[in-house]
Amino acid sequence: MCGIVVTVDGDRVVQVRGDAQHPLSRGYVCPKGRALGAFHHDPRRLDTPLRRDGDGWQHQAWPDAIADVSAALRAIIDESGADAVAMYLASGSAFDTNGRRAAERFLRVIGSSQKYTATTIDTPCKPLIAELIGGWSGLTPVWDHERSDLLVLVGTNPVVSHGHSNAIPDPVRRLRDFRARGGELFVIDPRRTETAALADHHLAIRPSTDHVLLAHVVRELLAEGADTDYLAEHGAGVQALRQAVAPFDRTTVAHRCGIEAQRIDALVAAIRRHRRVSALTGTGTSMSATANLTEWMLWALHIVTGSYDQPGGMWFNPGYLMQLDKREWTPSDGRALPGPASRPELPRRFDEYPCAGLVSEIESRNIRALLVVGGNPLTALPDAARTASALRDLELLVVVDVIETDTTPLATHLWPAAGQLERADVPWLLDAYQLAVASQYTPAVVAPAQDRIPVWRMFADLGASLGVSVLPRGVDLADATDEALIARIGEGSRGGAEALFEARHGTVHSGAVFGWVTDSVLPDRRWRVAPAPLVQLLAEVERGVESEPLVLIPHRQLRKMNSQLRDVAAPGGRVDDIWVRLNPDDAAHHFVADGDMVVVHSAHGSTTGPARVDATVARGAVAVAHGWATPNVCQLTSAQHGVDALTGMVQQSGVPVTITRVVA
Ligand SMILES: Nc1nc2c(c(=O)[nH]1)N[C@H]1C(S)=C(S)[C@@H](COP(=O)(O)OP(=O)(O)OC[C@H]3O[C@@H](n4cnc5c(=O)[nH]c(N)nc54)[C@H](O)[C@@H]3O)O[C@H]1N2
Ligand SMILES: Nc1nc2c(c(=O)[nH]1)N[C@H]1C(S)=C(S)[C@@H](COP(=O)(O)OP(=O)(O)OC[C@H]3O[C@@H](n4cnc5c(=O)[nH]c(N)nc54)[C@H](O)[C@@H]3O)O[C@H]1N2
Ligand SMILES: [Mo]
Repeated sequence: MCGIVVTVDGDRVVQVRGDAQHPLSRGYVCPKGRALGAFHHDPRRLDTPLRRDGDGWQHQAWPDAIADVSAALRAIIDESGADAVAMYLASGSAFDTNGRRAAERFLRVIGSSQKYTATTIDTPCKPLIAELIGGWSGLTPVWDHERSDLLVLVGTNPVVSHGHSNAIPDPVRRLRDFRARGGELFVIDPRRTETAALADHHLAIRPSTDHVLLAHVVRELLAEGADTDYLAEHGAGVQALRQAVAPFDRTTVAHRCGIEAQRIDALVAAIRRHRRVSALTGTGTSMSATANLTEWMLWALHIVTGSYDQPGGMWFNPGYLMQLDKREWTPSDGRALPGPASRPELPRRFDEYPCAGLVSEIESRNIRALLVVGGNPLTALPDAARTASALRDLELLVVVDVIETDTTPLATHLWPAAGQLERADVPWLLDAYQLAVASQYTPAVVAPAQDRIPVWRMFADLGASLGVSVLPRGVDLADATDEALIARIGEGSRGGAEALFEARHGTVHSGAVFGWVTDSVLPDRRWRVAPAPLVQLLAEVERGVESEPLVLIPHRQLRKMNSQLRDVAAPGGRVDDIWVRLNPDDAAHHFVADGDMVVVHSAHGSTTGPARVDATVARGAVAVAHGWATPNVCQLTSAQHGVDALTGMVQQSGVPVTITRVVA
């Protein structure tokens, strides 16, 4: 979603730099973008369809590859039904609009409900809370960066991640500019992060206690500083909210969160002073056992201060292409359907099953074929060892990727996808995450090398071979192109498809827009600030509070994207190192010195890596990035225990661990 300029010499990608004329990223590009050329030419890129043949691989021509997989799918569907075929769609597909849409449609038209996406190992609390409070799961609050003067970042580190559900290009300059024009920045994170280093205030919170802190803030604002007129007109359940947050007094909260009470007072005072607030959460909170409660309190904070759908706080981006503001809404009741057969207790929401159910579905043979589209399950799904053996047992494992990964050795079929530089694209799934109503069409800059083809074509061909139609009506398989499919998406959009194609540096339709959610989404124009399932959950959680001496917390790294690019650098750049980061006091307590090899144990497994004694990590926290084969934090997580009852989210933050030093 940043604009880039790619210089090519024939088929060679010579350079990738920021597009100075891009309206949102303004010439900025992060190390991941600069590494695109190196990634494109990596010798491990997948070039031709491969089929497992004993311990080796056999090359296939595309017609044979399609016929082969199609025959296997046909046999499985005839014998066990379409639900024996599952799909895992993950981050590599989130940035391939045509591929993602075709893959999802393929699964739908063959009649399978076995859809799994990275949402349930990332952030299902966000759509859940949006649905319970606002009536629709797709509401994404976006920072009103032009008007906001108080920004609170909770468990998100945009200087490294460039935002969680907000795309924040050029984060350092943007945050510096924000402060230069009088903006005040709070960062709440157990680690003194790169973003905290730019902030006015850093609250080094104890992991998984964010809901407690925010509940206190809401309580104090309800006493003084709330926008009472706004609440009277647009709030529902305010009294129940008041009751729910009543127990969270200053002394209790300071103690629970491990933050001095005066620092908490400063946050409350800042919100009273600025009156409105923009606050963003990220994976630090969404992956914790208290994710739903934190997200609830975050929404409550905005609503209590009249900061949602109003200037100076947060707006809701309807999307350039999605055009959510033009749809008709019927508020949902927020109830979930049962999970897959082997895990009926897991909630099915947002038209997918939680990833936590995938492994048992394979083990119980409910799933016999799995199509992995742009994902690397071995470093993403919980219970890595168990996941690996389940994947190995599948009759059919088709991995659609651009490069060899931890997962590809387990596949029965490897399908080489056209990469980011080899296809035309336009943002779709993340359309509404941007800081403006904006879009960008990007043409392919080089032709797909070797036998790589776009993912949409794989599924269109596979569908045709099974007798089902995958492409949208009006687009014929014989003459379909990337552009024809994008034109279909752009039809009827703001300015139409032509405007999209003509804007070479991307197009901004408008900045923040206000009011459409209040006018057409909110039931009775009111936010339901105290949904019953959350009130009940808060009471349950607070009855069972235990403080763990040491917990695992997640974090992202600058030069890689999850498991991608961990060993691919931009020219002249470097790659990230992987460390088990722990506070000097905790290190001393466990007799660990900087550089020692340590084993991190949880109740579900263990993993080994080098220790880094790091004073930026709060006591009691062990910070390890995911996306590595060793240490692999997915050895420490569980598909069975600690799975969130409302969303099926796997607990990946705040997992109790112990550390032992490896003795040679
Ligand atoms: N460079 C880079 N960018 C990325 C990615 C990448 O791998 N590399 N991944 C992309 C993806 S898939 C995603 S989902 C986004 C994620 O985007 P972010 O959510 O912004 O991800 P992080 O940078 O890991 O920031 C999470 C922060 O939460 C903190 N934290 C951990 N536990 C807690 C807690 O209990 N409470 C609080 N308050 N904080 C806590 C961590 O210390 C960390 O600083 O990033 C995306 N962008
Ligand atoms: N314990 C623990 N588990 C986690 C996390 C954590 O912090 N801790 N983070 C979670 C989060 S936020 C996420 S999003 C998931 C990520 O889970 P995944 O998305 O499964 O993991 P990635 O490593 O991002 O895998 C993306 C894959 O897409 C491929 N790819 C890249 N470009 C393309 C393309 O153009 N087309 C296709 N078809 N493939 C492409 C890459 O080569 C890579 O193999 O992991 C989650 N799991
Ligand atoms: Mo993610």
